[in-house]
Amino acid sequence: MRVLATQRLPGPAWDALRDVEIAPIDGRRDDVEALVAPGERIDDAVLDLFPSLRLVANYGVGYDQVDVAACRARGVEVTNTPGVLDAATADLAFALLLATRRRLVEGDDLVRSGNWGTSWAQAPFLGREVTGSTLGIVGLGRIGSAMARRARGFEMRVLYHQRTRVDEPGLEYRALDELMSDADVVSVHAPLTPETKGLISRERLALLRDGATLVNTARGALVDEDALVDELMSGRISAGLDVFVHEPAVPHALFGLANVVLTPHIGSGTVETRSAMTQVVVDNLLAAERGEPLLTPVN
Ligand code: 8YV
Repeated sequence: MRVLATQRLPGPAWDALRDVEIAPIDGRRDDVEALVAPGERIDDAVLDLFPSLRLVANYGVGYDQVDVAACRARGVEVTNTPGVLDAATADLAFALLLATRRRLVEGDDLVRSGNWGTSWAQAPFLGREVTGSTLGIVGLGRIGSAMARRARGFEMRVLYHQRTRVDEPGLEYRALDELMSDADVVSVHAPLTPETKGLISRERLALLRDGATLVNTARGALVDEDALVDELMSGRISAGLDVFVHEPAVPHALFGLANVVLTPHIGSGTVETRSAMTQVVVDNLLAAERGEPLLTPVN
């Protein structure tokens, strides 16, 4: 089965593919049956270029950039990489939580700039207590649940919001507006769909307590980014952000702000997790080649 990949994926699993070409998507290809194109929008315009396509193997659990309905209409299957990146993504979300609440980046800057001990540094340089504070999780799926487990180790009170309620000790359901106003830290873990786009709206951001923190390792468009920038510029809240609406572009206003920690969409970015994701992609490609059921089809 001829696979077109826009890049080689990391890890040894990749070597199991026999008929793979590394090239950009730049014109019609009648021979390509499977596509691996991290970060690329896959819509009708792209599908038109690949009349023999059978599979889009998405390198990631979120597949909002793939028009699944358009694929389905053409008989093209779509797979993703659920499960293998939950721990890494929750680790990063918790790292952003800690870094933002304890002002890690500001502290690092202070030490490196040689200003530790100057009059500015003697002014109060205080973060916010993490242990015992309240975390609000928006989207209690695999990654949100992994976040909740980490929070328990920090003796946090854990609130959650999602469509279906779970009956688990230590997890308190809240309507989203209540969660926004009751939490010290809100961490977003929902998939991006037409229903969840802009879920964390300007009105909901305004519900956050003074001094609260928003953590987003899911998708930028879940949050009204303009409203978030306004809140951050006011200094009322802080944020740890791994994802943005127009990646790799980041709102310039954020660069000058001390109350935001920024990372470049690295939730799944560990050697181990990216290798495991490659294994899932490759296993799906090999299953498709053999005519066997796909491991992780979406829907
Ligand atoms: C990226 C992610 O897909 O899994 C997801 O949904 O956002 C990430 O794992 C990954 O960076 C590959 O593009």
